[in-house]
Amino acid sequence: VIPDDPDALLEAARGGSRGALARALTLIESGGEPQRALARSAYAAPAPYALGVTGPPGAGKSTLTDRVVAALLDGIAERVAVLCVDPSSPFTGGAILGDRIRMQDHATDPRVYIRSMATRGHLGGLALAVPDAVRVLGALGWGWVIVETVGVGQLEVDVAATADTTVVVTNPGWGDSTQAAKAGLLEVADVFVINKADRDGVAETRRDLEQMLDLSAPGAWRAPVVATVATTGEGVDGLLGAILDHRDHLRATPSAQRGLERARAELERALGATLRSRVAGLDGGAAYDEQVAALAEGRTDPYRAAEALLGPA
Ligand SMILES: Nc1nc2c(ncn2[C@@H]2O[C@H](COP(=O)(O)OP(=O)(O)O)[C@@H](O)[C@H]2O)c(=O)[nH]1
Ligand SMILES: [Mg+2]
Repeated sequence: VIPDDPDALLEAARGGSRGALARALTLIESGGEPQRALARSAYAAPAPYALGVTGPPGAGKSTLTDRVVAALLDGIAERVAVLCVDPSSPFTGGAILGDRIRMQDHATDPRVYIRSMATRGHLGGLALAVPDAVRVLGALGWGWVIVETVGVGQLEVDVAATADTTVVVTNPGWGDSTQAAKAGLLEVADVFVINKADRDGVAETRRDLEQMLDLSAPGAWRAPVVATVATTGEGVDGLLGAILDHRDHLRATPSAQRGLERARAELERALGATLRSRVAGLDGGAAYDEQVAALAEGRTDPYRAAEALLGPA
């Protein structure tokens, strides 16, 4: 039997119950008081090492993640969890045969936990659920958590902000994508991967990436560019090396600025969620619905509506 009480749930998950772990993450996705209770416990424990993997659909993120999981388990991590926020991820079941067979290897491995994340429709959505899920996994002893997301939307930027290291996966021919898409990925990348390096155009893509890196604001860390063939595993050692170098860089340059930025993002998420839940609870939700209707009918403006719900700013 899987308990409902957050503490009992975490206890059961800590004891190795996959059912309890799955239920805890479902509660995190669902929002509300159970989510907050779980998150409160989770944030009391140390954070895991969070590795973001992002890039366009089909770039090979899942195939590569699978390789990185195996490489991490080979002497670096005792356990690795993977959260897939990519709706097209093979991990969610839409797999081509090869991916499914490989994932089955991991599926029976007690050192690996793979889970796709959904919003369950609550306000705040994945931008809230993913960072909390990462912390829940960390509190349960998953020392490494990989988060796979697609593209360059706000979610990716939010997830990248909570990741310790963000890997951006591109392919040969990346130079053809729009400047805006490239700039968005450039902004979040700690490591660049040119995956599908078995195809033509690797040198051009590398040149293009290096040029963009030359032009971007100089920082203490310049994202290395690594070429991989995820399907064969070629270059994965180099990718792991780049990830660990970035981890070492973070450790060697503890930054108050980085700590403050992360803390501010965490507080903003919690503030948003707390305000939303407070407002949703007023009058059993009727007050909120009334303000939405008033706004739609032009009887109020958004600022007056917010103050009607929360009091003056
Ligand atoms: N030729 C080639 N195909 C690859 C490589 N990596 C992945 N693929 C294939 O590209 C497709 C998409 O891979 P997937 O990992 O699902 O991409 P994702 O959408 O980014 O997660 C699959 O058919 C993979 O087998 C690679 O390095 N070379
Ligand atoms: Mg995928």
